[in-house]
Amino acid sequence: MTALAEIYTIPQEHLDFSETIRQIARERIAPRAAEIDERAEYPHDLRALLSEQDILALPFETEHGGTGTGTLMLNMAVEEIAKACASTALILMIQELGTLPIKLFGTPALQQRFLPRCATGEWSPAFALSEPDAGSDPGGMLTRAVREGEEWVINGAKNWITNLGVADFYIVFAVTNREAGHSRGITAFVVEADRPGFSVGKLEHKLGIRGSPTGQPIFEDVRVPAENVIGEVNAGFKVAMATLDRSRLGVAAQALGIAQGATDYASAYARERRQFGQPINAFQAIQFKLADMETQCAAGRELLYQACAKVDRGDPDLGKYSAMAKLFCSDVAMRTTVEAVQVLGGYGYVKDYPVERMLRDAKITQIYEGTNEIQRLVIARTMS
Ligand code: COS
Repeated sequence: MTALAEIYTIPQEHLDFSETIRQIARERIAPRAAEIDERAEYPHDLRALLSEQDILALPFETEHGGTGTGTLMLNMAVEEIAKACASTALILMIQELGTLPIKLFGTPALQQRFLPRCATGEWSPAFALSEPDAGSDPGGMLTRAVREGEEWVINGAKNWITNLGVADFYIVFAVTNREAGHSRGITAFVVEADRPGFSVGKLEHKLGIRGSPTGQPIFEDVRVPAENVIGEVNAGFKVAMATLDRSRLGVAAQALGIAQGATDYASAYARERRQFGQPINAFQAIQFKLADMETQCAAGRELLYQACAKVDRGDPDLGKYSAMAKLFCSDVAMRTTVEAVQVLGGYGYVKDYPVERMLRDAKITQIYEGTNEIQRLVIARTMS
């Protein structure tokens, strides 16, 4: 059993920084959220804001120009931003997802080349694992890389890639030894967006998270030097899995932010909205909904913080806990946003109010960085 002292503690500086981010989110991000969604616009201005405020430095160690404040602080920040705008929270999440492979497995030279310029927010990455026919089963990917002298030549197409067209570099997983068998002969590479042969393919029109471009990067005879290999040749599947074990907490935090944002909005609305001569929060039908929403958010937060502490300590069961946090918080996000729309009634269903956007944004958290069915698989495997 875990001793009580080992669960987690939140340093005062984390709480203070989180409060600062909450204010920034409320004053500068929330007012932009509806138009970002409406226009499906990548918010360059808000990325600049996150960078100025040192928020994009949160995923990085001090030696790489980061804050060195760890996973818990990072995900407290993701939650605060997602309360206001889930698309903007994804800017911070991807800053972690697309750099974790280099942080965990890259050579010091690779780390120095890429991490400091991501910590300032100058560069933004993308994580290119999924393909049109390899989503839940990335071990079945078709993208391939062949060694020619001191270079690798990459061919293939990826799918569902966040930051398509915005990213300065892509972490690309490719088969380098087909004979090794499913998920074994895969290698991770850094591919800069200005390499000849790289192109931006189809961009998706999405239900939610519309302020973040998603789509298909294409690699046609793209040449990268051997120094761009991340970790060992043919050990790329483990690079992907170890990354997702940590980055899934970003999805959990984003989902929790959406859930708490919807709960707070519905609660404030229910105080003001009057029917039958009284505010609707005087009715038990509404009180019970709000109480359940608040309780689910609180439960999700405990699991998320516990999982973040496990990542920061390097506990052996961190992957199980990040899968549980992602699974639980994303389901909470769906349930609470559906209920928030119900509390607002007809007003919840129209774009003059933010809860319908929150409902649309919530859905992807049950799907990306591993569907919730995959999370259950990851959790169940640890139990046998
Ligand atoms: N950390 C490190 N290594 C891991 C690992 C982890 N969390 N999980 C698996 N591995 C290793 C295994 O130990 C095995 O190593 P060996 O080759 O030395 O035996 C290798 O990776 C293959 O593992 P396994 O056989 O379990 O792979 P599967 O193809 O069965 O895949 C799941 C397992 C389903 C967990 C994996 O495919 C997965 O996570 N799918 C979802 C992918 C995803 O999240 N996609 C979203 C797109 S990214 S935004």
